[in-house]
Amino acid sequence: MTAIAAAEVIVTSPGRNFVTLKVTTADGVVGLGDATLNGRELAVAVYLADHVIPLLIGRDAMNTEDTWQYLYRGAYWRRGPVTMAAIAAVDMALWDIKARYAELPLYQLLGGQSRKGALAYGHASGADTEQLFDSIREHLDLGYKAIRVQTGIPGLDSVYGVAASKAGDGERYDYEPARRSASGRALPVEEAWDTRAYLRHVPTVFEAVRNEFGAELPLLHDGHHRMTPREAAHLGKSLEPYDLFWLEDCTPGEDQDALRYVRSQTTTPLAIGEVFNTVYDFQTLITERLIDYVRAAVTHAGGITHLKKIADFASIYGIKTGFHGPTDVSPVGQAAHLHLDLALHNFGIQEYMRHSDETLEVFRTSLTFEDGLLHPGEQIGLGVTIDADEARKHSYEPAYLPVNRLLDGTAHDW
Ligand code: KDG
Ligand code: MG
Repeated sequence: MTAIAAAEVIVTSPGRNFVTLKVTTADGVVGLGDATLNGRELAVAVYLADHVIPLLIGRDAMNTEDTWQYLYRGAYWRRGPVTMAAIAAVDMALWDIKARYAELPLYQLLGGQSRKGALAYGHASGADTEQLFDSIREHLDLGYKAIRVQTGIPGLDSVYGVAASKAGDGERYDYEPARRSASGRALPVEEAWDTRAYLRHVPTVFEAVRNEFGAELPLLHDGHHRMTPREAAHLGKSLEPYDLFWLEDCTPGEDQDALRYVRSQTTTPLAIGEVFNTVYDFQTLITERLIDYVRAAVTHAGGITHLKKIADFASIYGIKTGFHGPTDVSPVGQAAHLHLDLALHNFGIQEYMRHSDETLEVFRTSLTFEDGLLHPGEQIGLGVTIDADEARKHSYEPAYLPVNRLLDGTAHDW
């Protein structure tokens, strides 16, 4: 038996907040798991420290499946992002440990190498077409072979996915990290939203991008759960001439039935799932083939054990993966994605936003990005270590994701 001797939660904020679980066996082998839930980080940290770590001590670190079931079924209160992020962190750490004992990079335990590397897509954005074109060119120069396109909307000050635009309070920001309002109080920034303006503008932007960059480049777009089924169907139809790789999260995540209507109206490929927590959130979508890509994240969908089940279930229906990989997935979580991406037959694409240098000083990762492809590297385990001294230098800073309101003030999905 390979007993778990200790486990510790590390909260650090090298540019943005991350929660990491560090599990150590009696032999001193260390595994890491990502437990970051953007904007609600400490809920998972406390869940782990108070309710999970006491259960881990003395358990056999090799029993990834039984430990997963024990934490999932044993909680009685199943699912939800806090519980599933906590289970995910334990699961990743135990897979890391297993691969370290085997002295193999993790992908070797998940099926070996099915491809040279994982096709990655990067995030290009611009408040206007000129800025967007510059951003696309920058991404092409960095080697990206697939690009997500997010654009400013005339009449709106700040729009999801558009980097360094003006927030409602006038501060400049990169859109991805949760952030503080200008007053310094940890209150969410509020943004204004107009779906009709968005639906009118987005197809014109894709037309301009296709005219400038040609028909070949795979282009993606994220609707961030803001549309009704009719609005999403309309957008899907109006984007058909521009041959998208996918339209992501077009309708709210809770409503699997919504995609039935969208699917019946448009051939634009559909992807969803970054806010999903279990395979059950995908059940209708997969069995009725309402989507083309599962977008779950290893951090919020129960770790490697459960994400592999989602991917395998999807594979039976010809549905591919496109795991969620913004910078709120830490280098530990991103490494877990990459080991799966390399091994799974039904891999589709991997989202990739490079972490900041500050983050990469805390998390040392063997990940490489070359010629548009990501690779987790050949180090044993996940291939990531955490520098505890560096981590201690960056203390937690409360921050929230923005809140969205329609022009009349009604709260809307962000
Ligand atoms: O924390 C929220 C982000 O993970 C999310 O807004 C990013 O939608 C996202 C994406 O597709 O990367
Ligand atoms: Mg998204």
